[in-house]
Amino acid sequence: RFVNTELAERRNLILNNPVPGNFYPTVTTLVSAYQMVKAGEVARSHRHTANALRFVAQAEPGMFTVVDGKKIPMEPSDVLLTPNWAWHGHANESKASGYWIDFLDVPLTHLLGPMFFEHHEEMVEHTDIIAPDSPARFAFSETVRRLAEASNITPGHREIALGDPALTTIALNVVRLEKGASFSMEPSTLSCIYTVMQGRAEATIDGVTFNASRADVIAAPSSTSQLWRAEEECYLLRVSDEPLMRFLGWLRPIEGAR
Ligand code: 1HN
Repeated sequence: RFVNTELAERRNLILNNPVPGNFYPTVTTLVSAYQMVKAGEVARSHRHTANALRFVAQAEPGMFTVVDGKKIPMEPSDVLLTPNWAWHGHANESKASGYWIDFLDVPLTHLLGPMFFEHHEEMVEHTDIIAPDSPARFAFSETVRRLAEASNITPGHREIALGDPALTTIALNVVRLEKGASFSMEPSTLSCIYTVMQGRAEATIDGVTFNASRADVIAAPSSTSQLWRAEEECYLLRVSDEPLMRFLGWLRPIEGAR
């Protein structure tokens, strides 16, 4: 409450992974952050080369993200994209604070160098166009519907991709687990970050178990083993650098990891 959006570009809590020597990333190529925009506030429009997406944790009607001049409603559990160089700002026209989780490939962009950034000349792009059906929005109701129609991969485990891929460097997968069901990912070169979209689950990353509920963030860096077990029916969002690793020909299992 002390730092408003006039003082800071974004009210962000960056999820810096506390491994020795790490200043910023959550996993090697990706960063995640919690963001809050208060009732009546705007987070000014800008664009950057880093690709971004958001998972909406809490929002009341009137919470919008403005992408390339269109107001996109932010409803709880929606996933919204802002690709490389797309204008984006956030406008909270509701009566409650809006909260979401940002995921960006900023660590990759920093490493490679082409980090460009511009402010929009308007504070937040003015528009009356409301675009709930924007290709930049994956409404949660639609994700739930698609999963209901998908078939099981293993008993109680279904999975779909949002986008093909969602962003040039980032793949989004939604996993639905029935109560008691589990799913695992073998150690590989992928960098992954998970959040719980709905329900409760237990995540075991390299043998360490965490309880995770809605809007918690679990980092699963490359070479870790990942096992999820649902304590109740749950939906998990996996954000990964799979398209990047595939393009480079570097997606491979890592044998002998824990
Ligand atoms: C950014 O532009 C946003 O636009 C959120 O909401 C988080 C973290 C690092 C760099 C840029 C946003 C960000 C960010």
